[in-house]
Amino acid sequence: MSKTYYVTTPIYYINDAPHIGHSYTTIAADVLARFFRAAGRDVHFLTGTDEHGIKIVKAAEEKGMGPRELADSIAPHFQSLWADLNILYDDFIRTSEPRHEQRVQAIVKQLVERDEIYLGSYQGWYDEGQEEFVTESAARDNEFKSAINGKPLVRFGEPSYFFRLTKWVPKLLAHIEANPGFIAPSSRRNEVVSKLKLGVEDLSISRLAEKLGGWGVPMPNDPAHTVYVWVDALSNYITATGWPSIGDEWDQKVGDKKFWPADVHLIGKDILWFHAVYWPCILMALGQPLPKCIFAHGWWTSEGRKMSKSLGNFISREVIEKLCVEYGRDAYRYFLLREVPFGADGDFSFENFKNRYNSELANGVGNLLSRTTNMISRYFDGVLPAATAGDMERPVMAAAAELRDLAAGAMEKCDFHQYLEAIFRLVYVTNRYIDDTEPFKLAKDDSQRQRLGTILNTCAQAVRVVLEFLEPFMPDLAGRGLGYLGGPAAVQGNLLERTSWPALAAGTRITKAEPLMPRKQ
Ligand code: ME8
Repeated sequence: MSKTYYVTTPIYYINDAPHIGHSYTTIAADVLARFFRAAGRDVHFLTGTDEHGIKIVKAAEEKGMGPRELADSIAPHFQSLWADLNILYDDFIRTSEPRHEQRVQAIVKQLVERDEIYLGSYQGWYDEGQEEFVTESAARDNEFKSAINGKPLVRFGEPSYFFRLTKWVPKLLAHIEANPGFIAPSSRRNEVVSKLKLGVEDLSISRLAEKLGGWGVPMPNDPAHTVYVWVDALSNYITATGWPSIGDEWDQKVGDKKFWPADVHLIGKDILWFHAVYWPCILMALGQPLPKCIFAHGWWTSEGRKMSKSLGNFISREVIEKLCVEYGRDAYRYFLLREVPFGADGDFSFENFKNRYNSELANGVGNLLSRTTNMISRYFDGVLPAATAGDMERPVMAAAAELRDLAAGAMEKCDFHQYLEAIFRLVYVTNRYIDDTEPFKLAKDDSQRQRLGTILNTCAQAVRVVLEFLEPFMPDLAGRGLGYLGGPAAVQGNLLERTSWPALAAGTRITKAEPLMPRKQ
């Protein structure tokens, strides 16, 4: 049986429509899922929506709707944007689904039985936008406003159930120490460790049900209380795998525990604490294995400033759709993961978008494919000539080998940058090889026929490797491009087998490519 690979995105709040931030994490997850599928792993890719909590109750009230009505109206926007961006998830979980709610209750019941939960009273500050408890000192440091959206914090005091978080912190610290890849990038790991060492308190994990109008998951031991939205939400990563088993159809659907623990939880940096501290401690208290990696990516600004609807620089769903119409959805997918190293903050600018499109896609990959297929159809009637490789071909073959050697390791580390750099090194080296060897001149001399064949064969092999490795990022264009180079089925096997040199057999049918990515003015 092949090795599994389980990747998740955060589940998104349904108080508002999706934007660039949501698309960023989801595209990254899709790229990982497509890569590992192509590499032959048994992949499970989970995304979904976070539908409970005070934030949703209030958003629904403001819109004059009930929370379920709001959830039912917004969740399809996420699903349709994912379809538009060619996201191939395996499961979309909504936290208001019975399969999830019932398993959250089963999880909390186990925690109660294991004496991990006790009744106390919460007095303090709450950030409703983030659904986050804020300590007195952090609240004071930020003038009692949310550090994320600047809105006033809310004071509340009520009886609440607490999870014995403090008990698990030493074990968590030991786990982080023993597993350097557990929290990535490493700068983020250091932040979490420093904050943990300052000390934490037990975690309030319930709110009074009456304050939420009954929306949410009732505490199984005391239905006057509702499970805190973050405990509910974090649990989705394991409830979606069919754990705990509760005797419904989902127990079998994804194969009990086959995919748990997750290989990577992809998240934004603002929600790292929940994922790197609360979630692993809850899992330890349940006796479950921990996810292998929690990767926190950076945030996007737009045209140099924080994104805001009032500033007019918000990259909304409508803006994303416009970019996809003008440049193609593959270009949007590519740009987000190419522009900044995953983990760092990035700035979105229309000018950079166009420049990258023109220089790397139109003039780089697109041009290489047209030159290669054009010459093969002109000089060899569209039949791939044989090659007798020599010293001149070595840099091209070396760049292809380097890409193939580092690809899986780069994807394991979510290092899209390193992976794409290696692709563009191969594109660059091959375009330069054409300039240096000047096949269009050799074509005029019949005695150079064999040499010309070698050069064009080498170019075709290189561009085939480029397209195979670009497929997870640019599935439409790679598919069309491979179509000109004998079609996807011209080479058999998994991704690594398909890219071992030389992939294409002499005699393969090559067709002159239409411009895949025309230059934009
Ligand atoms: O936090 N750039 O949901 P959410 C990059 N429901 N990423 C951004 C961004 C930006 N400008 N703005 C937001 C939640 N994000 C919870 C998650 S998971 C168990 C529960 C990212 O809809 C942000 O970092 O508020 C987060 O990862 C994601 O959008 C979802 O945010």
